[in-house]
Amino acid sequence: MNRLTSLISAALLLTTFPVCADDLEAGFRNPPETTKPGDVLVLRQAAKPVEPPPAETKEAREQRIQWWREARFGMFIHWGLSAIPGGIWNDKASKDDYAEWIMFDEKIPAKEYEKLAGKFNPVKFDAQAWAAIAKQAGMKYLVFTTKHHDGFSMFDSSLTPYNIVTATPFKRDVTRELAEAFRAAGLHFGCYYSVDRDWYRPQGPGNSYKQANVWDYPDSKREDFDRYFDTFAKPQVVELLTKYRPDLLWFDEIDMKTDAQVEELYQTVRKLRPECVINSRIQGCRFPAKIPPPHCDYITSGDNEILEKNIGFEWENPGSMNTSYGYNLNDHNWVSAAEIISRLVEIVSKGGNYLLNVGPTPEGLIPQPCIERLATVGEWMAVNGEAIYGTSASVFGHSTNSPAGKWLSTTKPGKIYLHLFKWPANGKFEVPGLQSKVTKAYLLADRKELKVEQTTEGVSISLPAEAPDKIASVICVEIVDKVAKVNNAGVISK
Ligand code: H79
Repeated sequence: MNRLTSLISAALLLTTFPVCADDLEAGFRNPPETTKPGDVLVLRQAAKPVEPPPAETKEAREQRIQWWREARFGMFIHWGLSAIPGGIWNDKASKDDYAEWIMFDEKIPAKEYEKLAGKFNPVKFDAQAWAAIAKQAGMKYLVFTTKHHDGFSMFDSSLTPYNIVTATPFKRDVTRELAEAFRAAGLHFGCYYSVDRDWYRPQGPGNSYKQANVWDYPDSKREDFDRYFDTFAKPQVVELLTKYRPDLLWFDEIDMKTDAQVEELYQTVRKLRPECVINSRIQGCRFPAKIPPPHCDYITSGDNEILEKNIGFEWENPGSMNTSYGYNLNDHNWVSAAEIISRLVEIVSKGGNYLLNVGPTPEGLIPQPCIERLATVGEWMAVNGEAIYGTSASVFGHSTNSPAGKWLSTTKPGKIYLHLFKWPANGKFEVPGLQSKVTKAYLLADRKELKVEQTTEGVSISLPAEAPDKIASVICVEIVDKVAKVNNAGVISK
């Protein structure tokens, strides 16, 4: 028994807390010299039941989520071992577009899949370069996959050697590098963590469950999930909270956790890092029956799902730039920069945030099609960001169309922003039903005052012949009221 094993055994005796979720990790566990003895303390701490923190006031919540609400646009990064196959296994393209699902789709045995760790060497990885791309695009926060469903830890975890520092030739803690680089660039840092799926470790109610690893673990029981939750997933969340101090924890889920487990996880986050924002998939992938939901700060809509309308509560859409989230060699289904801008404006006009994904290559590069699109989005944001950051949902209901063509709106106290995706041929834009007195109107592109005619029917704004932006030109209308008075809110529909 080496020194570390004795320390672990001592911790076990003290806490009756197993160290690793599964014997399969033994290969990686021995010899775990890179694990420092102090790390065992993390396990012991995690084993103690968490005392619930005092209930939070409404004001405290508002303050906590303020940065997130103002941010409106974030970068999602899906990166892990699945980037190496990039959607291709045994020279065959996987039938699924989600390249990060290859282990599940191709029923790859854990012993086979784990060999990818030995090949993960992204020598071109540069956290500062990624942060610069996000910042230049106008993004204000990052959510990084610290553990996706394949079970590999992209951070320096003392709970398993199956992590980027211990199991790969790269040996660098990319989560730490990203946290530091994005924060240095002025962005917030968030961690994606998949509690409810882990194909590397036995989990879930066995083969009755469709999205569990039943090829390796056909007899896995509900108790296995409970054990994995207690001994691995929750302690790993504790590690993330204490080591990287994320501003946001982004859970992804399929209803594996019991209500008690959700509560425990929630209280753990609140206790260890009260300011951390939590998304709704801590509890369920479906739209919550009750708003506000009890265990989160905002609603995550379905992957690439834009909600029908403003729900009067914070929400966010996780969107992909092609179909896959993880790097996929065969997925060339890129959406255009114009479509990204359109989605961003539509989401923000309905009171939401857009968390737009990139899936970097196994060498550590953000794919060129993403870089190009984000650069275009960044140019648009540099001119029109004022109509995105810190804005609220449209005062015109969920209008997107009028005789003049597609337009959307966002608002701030005393200001209405009109995003015109089609430039009116008659040189006039009619703002329907606006009753608040307009003091001036101008395009964000040049800020030159535009002629405004106001009647009881609404407001007519005279525009120059040419649209300043070929994707969407934004007019700012300044009004005397803090909150615009509109007599047809919600009337104009899609
Ligand atoms: O991380 C990304 C996805 O991998 C993850 N959420 C985003 C942010 C995700 N986990 N579960 N799901 C999405 C939904 C599951 C979809 C499925 Fe399928 C439909 C699983 C099986 C059928 C798509 C098609 C994935 C595999 C085949």
